[in-house]
Amino acid sequence: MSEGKEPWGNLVLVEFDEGIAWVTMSRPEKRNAMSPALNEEMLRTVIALATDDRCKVLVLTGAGESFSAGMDLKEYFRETDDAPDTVVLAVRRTAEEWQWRRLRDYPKPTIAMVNGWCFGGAFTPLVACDLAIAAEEAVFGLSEINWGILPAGNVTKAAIETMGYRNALYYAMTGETFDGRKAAEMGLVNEAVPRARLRERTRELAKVLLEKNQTVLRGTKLAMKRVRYMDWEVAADYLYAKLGEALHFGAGENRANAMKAFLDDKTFKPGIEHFKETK
Ligand code: ACO
Ligand code: V55
Repeated sequence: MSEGKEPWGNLVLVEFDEGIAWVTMSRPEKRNAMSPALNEEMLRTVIALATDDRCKVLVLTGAGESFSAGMDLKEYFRETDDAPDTVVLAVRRTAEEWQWRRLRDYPKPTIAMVNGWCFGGAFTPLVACDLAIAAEEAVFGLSEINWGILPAGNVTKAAIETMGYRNALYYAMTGETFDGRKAAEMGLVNEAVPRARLRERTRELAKVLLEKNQTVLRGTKLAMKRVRYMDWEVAADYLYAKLGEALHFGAGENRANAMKAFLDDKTFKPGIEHFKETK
């Protein structure tokens, strides 16, 4: 954000609207295929919005008729074929950094609004978002098999976590497409609505989220993602620890009071057992 300029505006558009940040991948003439340049801009955008108060809920969508046609087959793959290994690794790192590493653990609620084509690499940010609403008319495909590659960039991970075992294998192995209704039926998205109602329904859902206690909402979503991979004993301990943490973060007063006891009232010294309340 040098010279006060926003990091988006070229290949990524951001519109703020009553706490909702509508983030649009915008290369409509290329069906929002994710090029290295788009990935760099998305990464900068996601980083900036994490601490931007105008963004309380992030909605990820695509310009025009497409959510995203996946990785740019020309700019992301072919044009890096002969690049040094270190360059290829850096290009991949930029992609994964926004598509799942930062987005999965995003400090604000996120909704993917799948307005149209959603292929290959687009499954990764789709699944990294907390919630997803699709147009019934949207068309999805794990098309990698058709291009002689396998679904990497954590597309396979995203698919197996959301589509069910048989469905993930079926669609990855055949490369067949499916629509928004089928995506909802499988659990890849929360629901599908007619395209004409997509934005309205997404806004309605964002508004529900906006009315929650944001600290507890953040704790709740991150806990779901962590607990998924824990056993029951570890999960129980973790959840009580996070419950306590949320109270600490949320009720700023708790923290202020704790400091007050030491700094102002001098009624509490951690580690000195005999130091008792004096008033
Ligand atoms: N990479 C690079 N360019 C793309 C991509 C892509 N993934 N998808 C579309 N484009 C480009 C096309 O090459 C074309 O460019 P041009 O106008 O310079 O020739 C432009 O976007 C428009 O594409 P069309 O095919 O003409 O658009 P149409 O609306 O008819 O079809 C569709 C859209 C269905 C999305 C089609 O473009 C398509 O099948 N794209 C590939 C989708 C795919 O399989 N992506 C997964 C890649 S694998 C991965 O992500 C790891
Ligand atoms: C793929 C997707 C990627 C990637 C490399 O599905 C390959 C193919 C989502 O990012 O970085």
